[in-house]
Amino acid sequence: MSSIDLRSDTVTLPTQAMRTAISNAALGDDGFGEDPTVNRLETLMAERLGMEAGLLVASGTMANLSCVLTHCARGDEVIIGNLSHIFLSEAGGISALGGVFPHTIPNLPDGTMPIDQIESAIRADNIHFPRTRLICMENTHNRCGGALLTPEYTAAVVALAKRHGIAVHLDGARLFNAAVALAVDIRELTRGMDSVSVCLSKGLAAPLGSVVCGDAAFIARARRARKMLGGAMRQAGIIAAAGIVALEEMVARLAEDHANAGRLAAEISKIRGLSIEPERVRTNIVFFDLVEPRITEEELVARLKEKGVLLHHAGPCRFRMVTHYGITAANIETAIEALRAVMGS
Ligand code: TLP
Repeated sequence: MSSIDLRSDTVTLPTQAMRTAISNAALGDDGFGEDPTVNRLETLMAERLGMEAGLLVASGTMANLSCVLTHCARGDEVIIGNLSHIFLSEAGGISALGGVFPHTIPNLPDGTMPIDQIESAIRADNIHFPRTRLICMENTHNRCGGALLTPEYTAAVVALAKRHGIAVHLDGARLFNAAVALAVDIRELTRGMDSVSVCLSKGLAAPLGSVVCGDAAFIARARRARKMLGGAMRQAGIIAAAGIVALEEMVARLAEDHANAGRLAAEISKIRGLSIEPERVRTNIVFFDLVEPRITEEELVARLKEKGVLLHHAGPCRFRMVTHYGITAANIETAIEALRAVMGS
């Protein structure tokens, strides 16, 4: 029996169209800017996002790190959510490799950071203080359950940053999920950003790769950061080819993943011993808590696995299920049945 793998949307396998595109891709040395498929993907992503230029990198982590290193010098400060992926789950790279100082602001359950708290975190010009260079946002917000930042909220943060001469980076690993769920043009969500990173390898199902977008001068500098991180690739068209298919064919269907996640959340809310706010589930990420410890956390994971359902143990009594291209509506019903059985509900 093949398992119903809800640990992450990173487990998606490339589609047949991607495999065909990979084998047929026109290639060249991207070190010389001569891989036509890479160039096409970078242009296509920049156009979609309403930005000037793009840069293919190996991963979402490398995308975020390349951007922070491009915006900030050693000792500069970045204002960032305390539940953001960059702060929690990227091995402290911005500090370890960039000497960048994170100033965390609490993320609210809706993924935002309170604007007044961002403003008070901005440092005055004083030799005792690091210089505030950058504000980072995340849309959708992973740890906040795939929460959606609205165009109104991001515009308010951008306006604040501009008033203070600070750059804004958007970790848009799942930005297409946000655009689909909000039913807005994705450019509404990138407007005013100095840099945006988007993953091809999550809900869009490409095997790997992320694209950083910004203005042409920023991307030229980010190219140097990518090189320094060892991420300048050669015939990277084999990655870009799948990325182009991801952009052209895999965006609209994200709505299915959101519907599946909504169904999952609604049913989890009826299971005794599990706690969830189903109305918060707007995209493809479903977090829930084990509140009545009739079984241990480890037993929950192990018994679901016996029933062929995999989930992510995200923290004390906290679990995550992520819907994606490899998960059908029927799989969701099976996962719900398995959860009910394991919880004896
Ligand atoms: N998120 C992954 C990993 O934490 C394993 C997941 O399963 O959700 N930004 C955001 C918002 C992300 O969720 C992730 C990955 C990244 C950046 C980093 O992307 P990768 O894994 O490609 O380096």
